[in-house]
Amino acid sequence: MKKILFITLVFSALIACKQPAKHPAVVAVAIQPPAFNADSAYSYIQTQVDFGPRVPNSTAHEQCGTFLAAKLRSFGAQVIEQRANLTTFDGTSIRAVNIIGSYKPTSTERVLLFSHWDSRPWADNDPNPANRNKGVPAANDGASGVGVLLEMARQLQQKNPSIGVDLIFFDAEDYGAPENYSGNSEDSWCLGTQYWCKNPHQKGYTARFGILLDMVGAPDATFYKEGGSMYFAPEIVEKVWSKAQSLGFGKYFMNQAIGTITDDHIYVNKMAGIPSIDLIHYRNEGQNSGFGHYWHTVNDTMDNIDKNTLLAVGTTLMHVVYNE
Ligand code: AHN
Ligand code: ZN
Repeated sequence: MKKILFITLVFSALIACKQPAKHPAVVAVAIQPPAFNADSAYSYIQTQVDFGPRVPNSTAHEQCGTFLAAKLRSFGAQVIEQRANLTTFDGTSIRAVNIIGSYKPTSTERVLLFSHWDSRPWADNDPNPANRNKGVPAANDGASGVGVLLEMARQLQQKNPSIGVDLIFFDAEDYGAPENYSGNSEDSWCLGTQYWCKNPHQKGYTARFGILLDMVGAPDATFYKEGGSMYFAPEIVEKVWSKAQSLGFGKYFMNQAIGTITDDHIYVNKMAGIPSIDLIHYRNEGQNSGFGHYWHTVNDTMDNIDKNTLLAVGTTLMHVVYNE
């Protein structure tokens, strides 16, 4: 008798399951993305740094640009090298290259992830005046974001997300006028991004949102809710921060706002109209910029890159992208 009752119960349960639910189950199950490998990201940063400072017009810059485009192609992206002759605040003419890698290029629903790949031409924050005319090794300030994005590219090739993805390595971000410059320094930073905003690689290009990775490799990095990101794209800040916190990376993603930072995302917001946020390491250390004591010095080297931070950033962004 008990057995019959049990079988009946199981049957009614099965039938019940077949009925259209009155309240359809809309419990969103998060999609598990491929695992981000921080060792790979680290090695891609090392490779960039090994070229030497990637200062526009230098051999290291040319060689690194060739490497980045080839690497993206090897990971199955459709690649465009957007070349432009740009003029810097001090009148220097530079050969800039924005490197664009696209996945699912025909999808109309897209996300944009970007970093700058150039090195600042002068270590103008260096405590030693003799170093201030040298190029910056730019391990954190440049190579870190690109390294994370290259590892994401490697994973994007393994498993397609449902949305199209564009990775852009912008050039000439860091050619901005020094603090003490007496001439016109307006819009002197982010030259590659400004060029792309005026000349997108595809006519009418747009994306759901954009995420800028800038200085994402420091040990115990802290990412704050930056003012421009909160002004233009608060819902994207929320999306990324809540994902990071649910993955256990809360110690990197602070629930606190800071002021606006002039960076590539500002132009992508204002000129391209794509709601974009800046993931940028910041720490109030009183005496210095807040971007690390080695920022714009010859000490921005691999010593300031930590795989745990790369893992936190890369894993979070993988989860964000694969759940779009
Ligand atoms: C300013 O220094 C005004 N903004 C920081 C933009 C930057 C430079 N990011 C990396 N290097
Ligand atoms: Zn910089």
